[in-house]
Amino acid sequence: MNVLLMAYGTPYRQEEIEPYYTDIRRGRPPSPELLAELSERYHLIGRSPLNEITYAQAVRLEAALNASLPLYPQPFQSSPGPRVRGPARVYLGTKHWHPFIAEAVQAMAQDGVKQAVGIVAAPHFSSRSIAEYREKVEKALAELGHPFRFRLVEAYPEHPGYIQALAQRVLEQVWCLREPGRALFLFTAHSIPEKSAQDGIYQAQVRTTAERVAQKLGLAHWDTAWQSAGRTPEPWIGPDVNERLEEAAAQGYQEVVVTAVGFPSDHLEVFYDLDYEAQNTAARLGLRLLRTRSLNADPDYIEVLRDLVVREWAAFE
Ligand code: FEC
Repeated sequence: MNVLLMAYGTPYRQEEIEPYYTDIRRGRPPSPELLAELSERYHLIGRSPLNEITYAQAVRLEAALNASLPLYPQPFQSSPGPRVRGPARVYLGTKHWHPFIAEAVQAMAQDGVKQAVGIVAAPHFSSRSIAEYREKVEKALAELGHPFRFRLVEAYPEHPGYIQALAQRVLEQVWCLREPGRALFLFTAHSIPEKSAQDGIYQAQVRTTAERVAQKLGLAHWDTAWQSAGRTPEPWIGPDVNERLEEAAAQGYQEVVVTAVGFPSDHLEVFYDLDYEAQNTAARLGLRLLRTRSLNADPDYIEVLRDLVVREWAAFE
C-alpha cells in the first residue's frame, strides 16, 4: 500500500519566508509590508512546528499501517530502534514548501509505485483546501505521464474517530472551566474568500463537525467562527473569531473554549491567531479563553488517518 500524506508546509528558516509566501500567492512576491508583517508573526511564535508534526504523522501512519512497531516507544526505551519497512509506505508532500507535493509524486514514480491513496491533514473540503491539493497531485502525475493510479480521501468532517478525538480534547477544557454550563464553545476553521465558498460545502462540513462534537458532549452553548483570513482586499467568510469573541462578551459569556476543528496540527494559525491574537482580544474583553490542544501526531488521530486510507485503498479493487 502506498500513501501520500499532504499538509500545508511551513518555512524552516527565516530566509525561506519570502519564497514560501510567494508560492502561497501563486508566484506573486509579497510587498515589503506584507512580508514584514508575516515575518513578525513567525517571530512572535518562535517558529511553526508544522513540518515536524507532519513528518511525525507520516512516520506514525506508516507504522500503524504496517503494525510493525508500536506508535510510541515502550517506557524506559531510549530509542524506538530501526524502522521496519513493511508493505505499506507513506510519502510526505506539502502544498507550499519542501518536500513539495510534486517532489513526493516524483519520488513515488521513481520507486515504481503503481497505485496510491492520498490524504490531507485537513478534514474539510473546499475549493481552497482539499481541491487545491488534488490539483497539485494531478498536475504532477500528468507531467510524469500518469505513472500510477491515484485516489484521494476527499474529506472527513464526521469520521467517528475524529469526532471522538476532538470531543476528548474539549472535555479536558470542560474540566478546567469554572461554570461549564454557562461557557461558550467556539469551533473554528480557516476562513476562505467568500467567492470561493459560494457553494456552502465547506461551511456545512465545518458546522457538521462542530455539531457532532457538541451533541456528543451535550454542550449547551456552541457556535462556529472563522479565523486566519488572508491579507487580501476581497471579503472572506465570517464571523471572524475575534468578532465572535466581542459578541460573546456582549452576550454575557465569561468563559469561552475555542477548538480549531479545521486544523489537526499546531502551527502559525493556532499559535498566532488563537494563542496570541484571540487571547489578546479575550483579555481586552475580560473573557477567559481556553484553547483545546491539537491532535498533532497523537495515536487517536493517526488511527483516523489509517482507517480512512485503508477504506480508500479498498475502493481501488
Ligand atoms: O505554520 C505555518 O507556517 C503554516 C500555517 C498555515 C496553514 C494554513 C492553512 C490553510 N490556508 C488556507 C487558505 C488560505 C488562503 C490564503 C492563505 C494564505 C496564507 C498565508 C500564510 C498561511 N496561509 Fe493558509 N495556512 C497557513 C498559512 N491561506 C502564512 C499568507 C499570509 C496570509 O494571508 O495570512 C490566501 C492566498 C492568497 O493570498 O491568494 C485562501 C486554508 C487552509 C486550511 C486547509 C489546509 O491546511 O490546507 C483553506 C496550516
